[in-house]
Amino acid sequence: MSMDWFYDLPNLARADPEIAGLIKKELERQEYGLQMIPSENFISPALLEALGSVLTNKYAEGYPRKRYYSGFDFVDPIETIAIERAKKAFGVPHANVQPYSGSPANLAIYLAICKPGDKIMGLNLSDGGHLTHGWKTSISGMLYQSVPYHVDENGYIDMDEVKRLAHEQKPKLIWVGATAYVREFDFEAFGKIADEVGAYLIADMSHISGLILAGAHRSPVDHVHAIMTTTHKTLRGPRGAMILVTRKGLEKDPELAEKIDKAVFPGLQGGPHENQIAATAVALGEAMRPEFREYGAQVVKNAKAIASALIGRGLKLVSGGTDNHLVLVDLTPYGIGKGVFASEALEEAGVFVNKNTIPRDPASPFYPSGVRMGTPTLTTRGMKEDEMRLIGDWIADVINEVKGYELPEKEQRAEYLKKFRADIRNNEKIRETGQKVRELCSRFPFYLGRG
Ligand code: DSN
Repeated sequence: MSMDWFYDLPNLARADPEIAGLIKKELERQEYGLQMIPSENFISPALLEALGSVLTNKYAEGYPRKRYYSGFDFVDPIETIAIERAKKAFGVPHANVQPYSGSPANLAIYLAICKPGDKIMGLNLSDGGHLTHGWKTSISGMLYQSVPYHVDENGYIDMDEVKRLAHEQKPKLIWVGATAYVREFDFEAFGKIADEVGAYLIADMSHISGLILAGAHRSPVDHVHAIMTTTHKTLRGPRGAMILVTRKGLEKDPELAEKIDKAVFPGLQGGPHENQIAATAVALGEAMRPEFREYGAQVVKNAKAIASALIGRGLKLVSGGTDNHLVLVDLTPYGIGKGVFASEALEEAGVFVNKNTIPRDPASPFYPSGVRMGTPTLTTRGMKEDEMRLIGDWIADVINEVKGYELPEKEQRAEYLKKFRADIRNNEKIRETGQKVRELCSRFPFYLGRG
């Protein structure tokens, strides 16, 4: 199947060449670079068609068969299919597929379960937790009393601390989930602790929901009351989110599903994005196929291969490795706050990662001491362990070029970073690595050049 229309954008190029030109450039950046931000993925052409469809024109406040507008002969069945596929895929009795994305979905969960001022527990941000799990600059940390838990010195969630804090603080809600955590979650242990203190246990499995569907990570379904997942990470769907209520959740509160639905609409959102919901349905269909199990297993194998390659080159990883789709490089052996140098130098070579805090980071979240990288997109392109070993080596080469840069005091930072950026543009090793990256990407085409 020719994919040329992706590139040519014939109608858009005529109507608005400026935007069309920038989209083409972005497509080339994605295609000819290594996209290793672990919360990203490449969606299939089928999903792109659903997402770019006329469904975006439809206003659809309410839920299937309970709408506030007319014209639902086709949109209601689409949303119903998405709901039924979500229920079947994850084995839950209730699914809401309308959340615009992860942060509003988490807010809807708070709205359904908590009152302002209630205590909540989540993994601390620099230990790998998410902003919406109670961080002070997020509304979750402003409206609720946040009691963060942490990882131990080996990078595993400190379950003794979770238990102690839960018993001391008696939170209303406990989050289990993360954005930068490389180990499997012990959902069973969390479930026991939540039950002991009468808390709601909510899994935020945004990063790992694709791995769970693929059988590459254990499922939280039997141990938590509800689950939030974004749809665009390892699940390989459109940008969006879902909230799932489990049987355990309905046993704790038979009205939980209704409360969640009311919190999403009308509590928090207006009209759902039906084009996004159709693409979610297609993504769930793809994720229930046998090939997706192979995909999930390969994502993890690839992350382990990258981890071994980096360790082999002397880099330090948080927790010393990975059990899932991502690795977190701890750059403190070279000094503090070096994530910015590594991520910008890698970008110059066409390798896209993100600077990230590490547990007990001595630097600020703006200039953290780590970089986070993952394998979902590379695996979608068909890359395997051999390619990961090469990529791990190239990443180590680039980090080696910039590990000596030192972050100066605030006043001198802008000038220093300007000079640093000029240096990496002129660095021969980084330029060579960039050529190798482009050549590798050309051998694993996804949207372009499949003809
Ligand atoms: N910021 C996302 C991530 O990159 O993991 C989560 O919201």
